[in-house]
Amino acid sequence: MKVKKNEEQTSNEPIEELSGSGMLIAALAKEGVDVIFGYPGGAILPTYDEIYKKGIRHILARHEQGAIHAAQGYARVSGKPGVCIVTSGPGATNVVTGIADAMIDSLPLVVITGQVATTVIGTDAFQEADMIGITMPITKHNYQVRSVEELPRILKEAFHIATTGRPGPVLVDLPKDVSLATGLFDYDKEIDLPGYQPTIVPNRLQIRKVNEAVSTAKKPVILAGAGVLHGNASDELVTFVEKNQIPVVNTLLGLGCFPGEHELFLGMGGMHGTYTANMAIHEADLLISIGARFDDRLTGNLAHFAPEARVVHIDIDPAEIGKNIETEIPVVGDAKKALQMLLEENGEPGDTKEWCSKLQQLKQEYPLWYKEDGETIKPQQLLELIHDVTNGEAIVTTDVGQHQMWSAQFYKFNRPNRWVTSGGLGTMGFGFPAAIGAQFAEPEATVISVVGDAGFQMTAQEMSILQELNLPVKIVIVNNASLGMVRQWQQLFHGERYSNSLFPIQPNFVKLAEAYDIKGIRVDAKSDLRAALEEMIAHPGPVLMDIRVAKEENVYPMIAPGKGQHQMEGIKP
Ligand SMILES: Cc1ncc(C[n+]2csc(CCOP(=O)(O)OP(=O)(O)O)c2C)c(N)n1
Repeated sequence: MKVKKNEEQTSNEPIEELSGSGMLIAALAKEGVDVIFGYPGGAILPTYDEIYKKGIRHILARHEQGAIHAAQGYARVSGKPGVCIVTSGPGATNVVTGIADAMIDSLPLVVITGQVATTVIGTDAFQEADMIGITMPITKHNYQVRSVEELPRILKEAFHIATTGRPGPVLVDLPKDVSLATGLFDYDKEIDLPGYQPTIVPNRLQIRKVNEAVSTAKKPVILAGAGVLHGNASDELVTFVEKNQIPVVNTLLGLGCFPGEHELFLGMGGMHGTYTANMAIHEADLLISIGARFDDRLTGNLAHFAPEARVVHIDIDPAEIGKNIETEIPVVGDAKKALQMLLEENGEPGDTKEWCSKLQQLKQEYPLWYKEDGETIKPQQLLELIHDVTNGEAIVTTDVGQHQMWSAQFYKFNRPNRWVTSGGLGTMGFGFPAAIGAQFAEPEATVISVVGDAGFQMTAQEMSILQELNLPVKIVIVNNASLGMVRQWQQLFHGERYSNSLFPIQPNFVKLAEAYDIKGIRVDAKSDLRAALEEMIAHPGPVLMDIRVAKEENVYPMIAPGKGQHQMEGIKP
């Protein structure tokens, strides 16, 4: 329905009178959202009615956790906000893990949760859960909409907050009566958030200090994290690195922001990083962190971390600076802008020749390694072969566990945004639905979900989406018949007492795939592996691979808990 112009109107379009749910759908269109992931239920039914009427693309998950992880995968690959819509109560609590995951890994999400009517909020009404209270610490911001008049402003702010500064999840809790009430939909008013003004452009004096530090350093290292990906700053990073000849270490989430096969790339740092990456940080006289947050899996024991280094920390979130590591030169701002300014300022490169050749030698002496064992499939070998058959071009998504670490170690990511993993929260069940979202972000890409046999069972029901839409996601189960990473820790740190971590019996994964009309292939022998993977890639639709790998293989090298980066175990003898 068309209505009058209101006095504060800022554009020439007539302001429409819409229901709250109509406003939501109209806002999604204004924000350029082309796909949403969700699951209906009572409190959100008016919105689902609008989805039906307006024909917006909605992907029906089979569990809300699947919907939110798909939205995360979509966001990670597309760089656009992922949108997830669920009902109140259990629907909403089912997305809590995904929200926490997105928060710690800085993924832009707008999560709409239905809520009971404003008249009964606080009465323990049917399917009422306090989503504002529950998600307060795990959202970048959250809103409960109390009247339809404030809905356009809230939706606009939600998208703005989710996608600007350090990205993150924003939750909008939408009571049923608000979604049914009608009001004026003015989406053109300027956003006015005086308390939220992320710093994008860094201080030039700080930038000069970084360049000065670079020109005097003999052993500099860059630690590049996901902030480089979020800031779309990979090209600038490569230019800066090549100009100054500074070696690069990636965090787990930063993989792909710098070419994995570049001469100056040392690999991933941290618990299961490369020996060279960790030793480089240990010996560095200058450590430049860009868009990384020094999490404990990266640093190991802080008392031993980068003992010789002056620390530069470039981050868009000022709260990260000095949180874990004392910083000599803080730079608050966007990674791309910071690198552009570093290049503009054109500092003098330092003399790093000796340092770089020392690290090259370490790289050659201590590569990632594993032992072959007859016809037994080694998981590392599986990842190398997946890299081979996809020319390193696939989007790879994982859960958490051993398969995640082997993927990070052995699939060399040469391009940004090919790597989707649950880093900070370490969420089992993330990888497969995230692959679904990734496939929507890039319909033409080869998307491979590398999962553990345990984690896959947490969200396997989303095979329904592949079946329904013939979505060509390839599922590779690294099947070690156990909770592999748990088993490894029990072996190493709990006297080989394998408490509840071994699967005496497993589902027939091939038959499970077939139940969803998905092609299933089981591989037991190394000599069959390449051909089977090629068959998977050649198949135009979805495929599930059940790869029986060595059951007791451990992820090495490793920094044991409490140890420093220089105390890695399991390096190549
Ligand atoms: C939801 C959830 N529950 C428990 C854990 C603890 N955990 C971390 S790794 C792991 C084992 C994963 O096993 P699997 O999925 O088979 O992968 P693998 O380590 O064998 O590659 C467990 C239980 C977790 N990370 N997430």
